[in-house]
Amino acid sequence: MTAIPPIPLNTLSSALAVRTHCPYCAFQCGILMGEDLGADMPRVSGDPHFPVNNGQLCIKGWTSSALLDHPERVTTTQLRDSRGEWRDASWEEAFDFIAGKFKTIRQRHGANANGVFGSGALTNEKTYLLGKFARVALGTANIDYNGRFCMSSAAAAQNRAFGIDRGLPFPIADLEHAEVVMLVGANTADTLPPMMQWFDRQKKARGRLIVADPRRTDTARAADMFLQLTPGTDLALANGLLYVALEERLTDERYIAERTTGFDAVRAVALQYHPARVERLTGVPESQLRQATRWLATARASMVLTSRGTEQHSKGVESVHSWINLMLALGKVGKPHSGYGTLTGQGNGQGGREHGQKADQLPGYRLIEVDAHREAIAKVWGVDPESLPRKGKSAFELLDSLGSEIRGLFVMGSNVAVAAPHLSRIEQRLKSLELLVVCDSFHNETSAHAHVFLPVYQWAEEDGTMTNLEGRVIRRRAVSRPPPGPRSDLDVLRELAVRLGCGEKFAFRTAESVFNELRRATAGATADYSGITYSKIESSDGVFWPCPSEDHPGSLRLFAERFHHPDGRARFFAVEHRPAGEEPDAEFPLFFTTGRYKEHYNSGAQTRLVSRLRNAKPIPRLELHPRLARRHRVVTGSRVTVESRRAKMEFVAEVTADIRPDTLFAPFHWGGRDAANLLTSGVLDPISRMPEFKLTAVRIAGVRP
Ligand SMILES: Nc1nc2c(c(=O)[nH]1)N[C@H]1C(S)=C(S)[C@@H](COP(=O)(O)OP(=O)(O)OC[C@H]3O[C@@H](n4cnc5c(=O)[nH]c(N)nc54)[C@H](O)[C@@H]3O)O[C@H]1N2
Ligand SMILES: Nc1nc2c(c(=O)[nH]1)N[C@H]1C(S)=C(S)[C@@H](COP(=O)(O)OP(=O)(O)OC[C@H]3O[C@@H](n4cnc5c(=O)[nH]c(N)nc54)[C@H](O)[C@@H]3O)O[C@H]1N2
Ligand code: SF4
Ligand SMILES: [Mo]
Repeated sequence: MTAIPPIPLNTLSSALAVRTHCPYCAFQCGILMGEDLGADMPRVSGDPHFPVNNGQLCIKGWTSSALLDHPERVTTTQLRDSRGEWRDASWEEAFDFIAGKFKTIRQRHGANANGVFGSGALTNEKTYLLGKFARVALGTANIDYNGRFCMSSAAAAQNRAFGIDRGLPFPIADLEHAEVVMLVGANTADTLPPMMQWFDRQKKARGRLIVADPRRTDTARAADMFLQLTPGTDLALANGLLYVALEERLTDERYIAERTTGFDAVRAVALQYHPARVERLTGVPESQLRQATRWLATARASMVLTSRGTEQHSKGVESVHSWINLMLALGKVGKPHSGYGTLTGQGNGQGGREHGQKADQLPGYRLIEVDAHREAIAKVWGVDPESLPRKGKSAFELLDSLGSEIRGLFVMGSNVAVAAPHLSRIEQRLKSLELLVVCDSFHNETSAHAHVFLPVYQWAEEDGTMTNLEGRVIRRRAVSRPPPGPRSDLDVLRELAVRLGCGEKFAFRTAESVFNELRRATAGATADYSGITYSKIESSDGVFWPCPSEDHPGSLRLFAERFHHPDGRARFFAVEHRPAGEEPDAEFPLFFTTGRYKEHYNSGAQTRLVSRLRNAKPIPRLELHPRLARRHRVVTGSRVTVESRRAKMEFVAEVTADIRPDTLFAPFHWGGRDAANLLTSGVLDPISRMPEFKLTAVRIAGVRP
C-alpha cells in the first residue's frame, strides 16, 4: 500500500502523542503526533484507533511533518518594494496596506471589485469566517474556492437528486459489507491509499470490485472487472447499464414507485442506450455491460462511488445523475451497505462546501438567493439582510475576470496559477491585478504574482474542525509550536475586519468561539452542525452531520427512510450523452486527460518541497500506449511535445500498455512550463461551473530523443 514500511507505533510514546489528523486529503487519516521526542523519533504515526484509516497512512501522511520546520517556510510578512522585490514588513504595515487597497478599490470600482478565493484545505472555522469576511467586511459577492474545481459536479447532482450533499451517505466501514462496489473515475490506490484496506476486507468477505477508468491503474488491478472506457463517456456507460437492467427486468419497480419521482422520462431515455450503441461510444464490450449490471443488481448490497474522472467534465453533473439514476432504479440507495457516493478530495472538501465560501451559498448549505436563508444568516451576523450581496462568480469565471471586473484578490489556501484550467490566460489575469494577497506558509506559483504575502500557521499548529469524506466532523489539534512570525488565518481575517470597520463582528480569539457561531448559523439548515461541540468530538471518533441538537448522536447513515426533498422522495433526471466541450478531431486527434500521483498533492505546492516525495516523482511524465508510441517513434524517456488549441508543452514520455491507445495522461502537480493546465480548456459544466480537467483534444506535435 505504501512504499514506506509502517513505522512501529510504539516508537511514539502514547504519553506524549496527541491524536490529530493528516493535513492532506479527505480521508483525514488519524495520526498520532508528538513534539520534542528527539531527532531520531518520528513525529507522525498512524492512529490505530481512528476507525477510518486504522493506523495506515500513505507516503504523504508519513512525511507530512517535514513541512512544519521546512527551511523554505516563510515566517515574515512580505510586501513588494518599488522594484518588485519582496521586502519584510510588519504585520501592522501589511494589514494597513491591504485594508487601504481594498477600500480604494471599493471606492473606485464598487464592492464587487474585491474578490476572495478560498479552499477545501481550510478548517470549517476558516471557511465560515472567510465567507462572512467576504460578505460582511468586504461586502463583495465575489467569493468562490478551489472546491469548484473538485466537488461541485457531484455536489450539484446530489443536491438535485437527494436534496442534500454529503459525499458518502454512510460510514466508510460499510464498504466491507457491500457485495459489489463499482468505482467510476477513481484511482483510490493512489489518491486514498488507506482506503484499499476496506476493499481488501470486502474481498475477503467475497465481495467484488468493478473499476471504470481509461487507464489500468493500481486500483483497476485490484478489481474483479475493469472497464477501460473512452474518456468522457461515463454517462453513456451508466445509461447503458440501465438499459440492460430494464431489458433483463432487474430494476426495483416497487422502490421506484414508493421512493422516487421522474423515472418514466429516465426509462424512455435509457431505452435509447442499446448495448451495441454503448459499446461504440464507450469502448466497453457488451458482455461487460451485462455482467456489471447483473452484479450490481443482484447483489444484496451494492454501491457505486464516483470521483473526479467522472465529474471533471462539462457534463459532470449529468454524468453523476446517470449513476444516481442507475442505483435508484436498482433500488439500492438507502439500503444497508448500498447506494451512491462520491469520494471527496480535499482535507475539508466536505465542510468547505457547506459553510459559505461558495459564490451562491451561505453557511449550513443555505442559498444566498433564498430570502429566508439570507434572513437567518443576517440575524446571526447582526446585519440587515438587504446588505448581504447576491450570488457571485464561480471560481474560473472569477479568475477570468481579474483585472477587468475584479481588481483585488485575496487567496487563502489555493495555488490557482497551477490548479486552474487554461493557465496562460489565468496567469495574464493574475498579473493585471491591482492587489493580490496570498496567505500561505510557502511561496508558490500564485504568490509569484502577489503584492502581499501573509505567512500563516500550518495544520499542526492550530485548532479547528474538519469534515471528512464520510461527513464525520473531527478535531484537528494544535500539537506543534509555530515558529515566531506567522499568525493564524483566523487572526488575519479579524485584523483586516477591524481595519475595514467591522471588527466587532470578527472578535474571535479561539477557533472554538468561531465554531460556536457556525453552530448557531447552521441551526435548522441542511448541513446542521448545531448539536456538535468540541467536547462531543473529543469524547468520540467524530460526529456525523446533520446533528441538530446536543443530545442528538449524529447521522451515521442517510436515506434509510426518506430523502431530503420536502416530499421525501429522490428525483430521477433524464440525461443524455453529449460530446465534450472539445472532442478529438482531424487536427487534434487524441484525448488528453489529467490526474494524480500517489506522491504529490494537488498543485504540488507542499509535496514538491518534501525531498522524499520529490525524489520519488521529480517530474510529470506523459503516459502513452505502445501502439501510439510506435507510430510517433516515441520510447520511454523521449521528449514529446503535446499541443492543444491553447498551448504546446514538452513532457518526458512513459510508454505503458495500461492506457488506452487514443489517450494521453499527465499529472497536474507542477507549474511553469510543466503545468498540464496550460493545455486544458476553460469549458465549464453549465450547472456546476466545473472545468473540463479530464478531457482535452490534443496532438503530438514533436518528438526529441
Ligand atoms: N496522492 C494524491 N492523493 C490525493 C490528491 C492528490 O493530489 N494526490 N488529491 C486529493 C483530491 S483534492 C482529490 S479531488 C482526489 C481525486 O481522486 P481521484 O478522482 O481518484 O483522482 P484523479 O487522478 O484526479 O482521477 C481519477 C481517475 O480518473 C481517470 N479518468 C480520466 N478521465 C476519465 C473519464 O473520462 N472517465 C473516467 N471514468 N475516468 C477518467 C484517470 O485516469 C484517473 O485514474 O484525490 C485526493 N487525494
Ligand atoms: N488539470 C487538472 N487540474 C486540476 C485537477 C485535475 O484533476 N486536473 N484537480 C482540481 C482539484 S480536484 C483540486 S482540489 C485543485 C487543487 O489545487 P489547489 O487549489 O492549488 O490546491 P493545493 O495544491 O492543495 O493548494 C493549497 C495551497 O494552500 C496552502 N494551504 C494549505 N492549508 C492551508 C491553510 O490552512 N491556510 C492557508 N492560508 N493556506 C493553506 C498550501 O500550502 C498550498 O500552497 O486542483 C484542480 N486542478
Ligand atoms: S490518505 Fe490522505 S489523509 Fe491519509 S495519509 Fe494519505 S494524504 Fe493523509
Ligand atoms: Mo480535489
